[in-house]
Formats: sequence, structure tokens, C-alpha cells
Amino acid sequence: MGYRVVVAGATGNVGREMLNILAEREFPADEIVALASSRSAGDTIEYGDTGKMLKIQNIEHFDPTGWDMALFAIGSDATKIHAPRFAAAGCVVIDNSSLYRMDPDVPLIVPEVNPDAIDGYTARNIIANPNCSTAQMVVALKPLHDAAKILRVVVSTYQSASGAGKEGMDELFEQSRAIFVGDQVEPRKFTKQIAFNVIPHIDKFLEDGSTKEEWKMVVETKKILDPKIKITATCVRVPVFVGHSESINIEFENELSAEEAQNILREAPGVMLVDKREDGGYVTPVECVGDYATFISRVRDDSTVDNGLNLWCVSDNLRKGAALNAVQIAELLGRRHLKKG
Ligand code: 2RA
Repeated sequence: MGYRVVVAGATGNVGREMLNILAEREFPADEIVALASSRSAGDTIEYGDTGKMLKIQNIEHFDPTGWDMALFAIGSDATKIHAPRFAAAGCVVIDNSSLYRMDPDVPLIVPEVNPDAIDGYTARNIIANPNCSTAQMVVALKPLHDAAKILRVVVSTYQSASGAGKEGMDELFEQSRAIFVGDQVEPRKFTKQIAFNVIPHIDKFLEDGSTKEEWKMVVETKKILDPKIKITATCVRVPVFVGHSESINIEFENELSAEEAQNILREAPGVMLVDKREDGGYVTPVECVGDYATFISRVRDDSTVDNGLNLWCVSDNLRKGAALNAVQIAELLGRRHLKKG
């Protein structure tokens, strides 16, 4: 006997990937239901490449009683309404929004990094999925932290338009095309022109001049990996459709050479090291699309500090940064707690 699984927000960028990845990984589901808002209710959506069509149901009218788990990709406002309702009905919510990430009663999980923390899910029947830029970074940091203890991280991100949803991707496409033919498309989703440009601003501004995206990288990394790590972030939107990149500078307590770090990363779960130190011997976002791994390249010493390293980290933000991590959490939940069969 398998699980009864809900995918809420099935028509969005992340929801579609959730369905694709559940199907690709042959998640042991007896039944899958796709939910969305009333706008999409009645439409159909394919379950991965299986040919199986799911009829989309309206989340407002859906009764979660008897369903084992729900993967949510519906944004914080709708999550606030529906997550407590699903959790109270006994359906464990794996939530991709930022709503519960810093709730002390909600585990924030990256399965390669802090799988044991999932045991705390029973407090609210909710498990949080981290922000995309945090997820890939902690996969890279964890094995290095275990080896030499990280003291401080300075990260700059290069985040793709898909992190802002389908509207973000559409705006990048339409603006790029318009500029080619001499037209203009005014920014709607982004605050400045995204085509042929970069924007040092993701999510809203906070009082100290940082942005919420930068704040998320700091507090989520501390919650998932180690509250003692000092971290500062600059998050930038770039004209790439899918795939977030990060330049990460790390200071360690103990010595760790670039070669030792490469050897550790080569064996680390979820990591693919591509680091040839030659033309093209590194990964760029277009090459990581559709992949599960967090790719690491350009590992090198930073001789300006004691025990410092630089590296380049790229991953499919819709997969490891969102849908894949949620499905991995579902698999972990099944293995450890909701055993079936
Ligand atoms: C972004 N972090 O890239 C967001 C998506 N979760 O905008």
C-alpha cells in the first residue's frame, strides 16, 4: 500500500516540478491529487511524463481527511489559510512558502544536511522547505563544516527569473524580445529592467538596508546548519531563466586546503564537483537545468584570510531549491515516520 499525496499549487513553476519529480522518482503513491485555485479547477495536468492526466481540484473545497501528506507551493497567504486546516486533518504539510520556516515548532529540512530534525514535525504536522538560495548553499557547506568548522560565510547570488515565478520568466522573455526589435516592455514583476541587466534586489527591503531574501539566507542557514556561523549575503537577480548561482567565500576555524575541500565535495551527498581549472571546466546555470545535483566549481584558496576558500555553486532552483527538496522531505518522512507497505 502506498501514500495518498496532495500537490497544492500544481499549476505553478514549483508545483509542476513537484509532479514531475514525484513521477520521475516513482514515489510510492497510491493516489495523487493536484490542487490549485478556482481559476485552474477543472483543467487537467499530466503526472510527469507518465501520460496519466490529473484533474485539478479547487483547494478551497478540498477535504484533506485521509490524505497522508501535502506538498504545498501556493505562497504564504494561501498557506496561512490552508496549511493549518490540512495539518489538523492529519495530512502532513511540506511547505515551500516562507511562512513557517523560522517557527521553532516547524522543522526546516534539507535532507542531506539535517535529516534528524524532521522528527520534530509532530508539533504542528508541518515541515518547511527552505528558500532556494539557502538550500543549494547548505548542501555545499555541510560537508566542509563537518571537516573544518565554518566561522564565516560571504555569499553573493546570481538568481534566475524563475525564482520570481512564471511571471518573472515571461517578463524576461518579453523584455528581451522587445529590446531586440526596438520596443520597450516596462518592468512589472521586477523593479527594473531585467533583460540584459542585473538587479541587486530580491524580495522587500528591511530596515537595515538588506533585503528579505538576504535575511532568509542568513537565518535559514543558521537554523539548518549551525547558529554559530556568521553569514552575510547579497542577492541579485540576473537575466537567466532557470538556475541560481552563488559565489561563496568561506572562513574556517581549521585548515582546509582547496584540494582537501575538492576531495570532500566529490564524495558529499547531493553534490557534483565539476572543477577542472581550464576553459569551460566549471558549471553554468543552463547546464544544471533539470538536474538534481548542487554543482560546485572553482574551489580555490582565499589567501587574504586564515583558512579561507572560495567556490562557485550552481543548482536548478526549481528542483533542489524547491520541488526536489520537498519530494526528498516526503521520502524521508515516509522512511522515518509514515511507513507504508
Ligand atoms: C527567488 N528565492 O529566487 C526566491 C524564490 N524562492 O526569488
